[in-house]
Amino acid sequence: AVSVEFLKELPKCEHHLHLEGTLEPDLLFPLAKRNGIELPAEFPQSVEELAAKYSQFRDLQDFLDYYYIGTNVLVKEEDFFDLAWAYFTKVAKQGLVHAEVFFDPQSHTSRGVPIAVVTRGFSKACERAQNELGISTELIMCLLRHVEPEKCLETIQEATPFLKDGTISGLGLDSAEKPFPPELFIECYEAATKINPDLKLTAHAGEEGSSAYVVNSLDLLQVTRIDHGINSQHDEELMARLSRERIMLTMCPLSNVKLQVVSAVGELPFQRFLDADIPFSVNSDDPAYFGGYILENYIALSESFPHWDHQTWGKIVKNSIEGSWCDAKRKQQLL
Ligand code: ES4
Ligand code: ZN
Repeated sequence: AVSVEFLKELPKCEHHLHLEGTLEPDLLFPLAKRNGIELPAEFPQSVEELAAKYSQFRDLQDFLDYYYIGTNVLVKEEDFFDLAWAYFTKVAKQGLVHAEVFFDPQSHTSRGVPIAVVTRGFSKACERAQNELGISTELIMCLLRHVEPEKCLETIQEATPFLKDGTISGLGLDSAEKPFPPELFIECYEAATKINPDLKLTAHAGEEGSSAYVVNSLDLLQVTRIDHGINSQHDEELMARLSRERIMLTMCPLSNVKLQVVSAVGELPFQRFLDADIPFSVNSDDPAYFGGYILENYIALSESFPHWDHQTWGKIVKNSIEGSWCDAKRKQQLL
């Protein structure tokens, strides 16, 4: 296998990172205290207990139940800033050069935190990451698929100023996948695109949902990228299309193991995707919950696919730069 030093030096891009998923237990409890937030009685009450819970989730929903409770401790603009800034400083040391990060405005607006507070806190951290760490960033707002589409349309309206001025440059779709297929959100994607025709589009699909969720996200939501997309492996025609149309899958190996999508990283279809020339990137999803940031995900992958040489890793990194949403000039710098 290649060395950890080699993996660290690679110019890595992250395309699948939920900022709320970077909330470490040792920040969660102090924030709860600072903001006077009472956690539910059944929620772990110490850093140790919470860290123990994070060692395994039954499935996506089991994780989401904890994730949404944790999110409640974020209230003020500085909370959002502190959270994102802690993430950027951590991954700058791991060789991250470009970050396209998700956030869930509805997890906060539903508790009375204005979308402007959330967006400003996160975008100030993005700006500082660019200026002080040389990490280029894109901010992507995700709609929660368990929220009714009409409510999601309201969220898009509330986000209008940030969609217009480019503070938010992408739209995604996350939360519980299977009960909420992509076709429910056609109008939402259309409405957001009307506000800014340059808006970049993605959606979680094919993590627990079938390959049809991937196909429908492409055809009905017009996304240019797929988050996870693992179940694309069961549809040969889709596989050919992903390669032909250069649709990148943003894969998250440690997440898939922690949520028991697979029992080991080696079971994921990375080799099949490589052989089929399907572009993918390697990402951390919710690193505070899943036991690793971007470098740990690269390392886990390298341990599971030890025969990948420098050339194979070079191709993975090149695909992940080319699939990024930064401009051509920045891509040229990264290559
Ligand atoms: C998520 Cl792993 C995953 N899947 C769907 N929605 C999410 N939100 C945060 N992490
Ligand atoms: Zn995700």
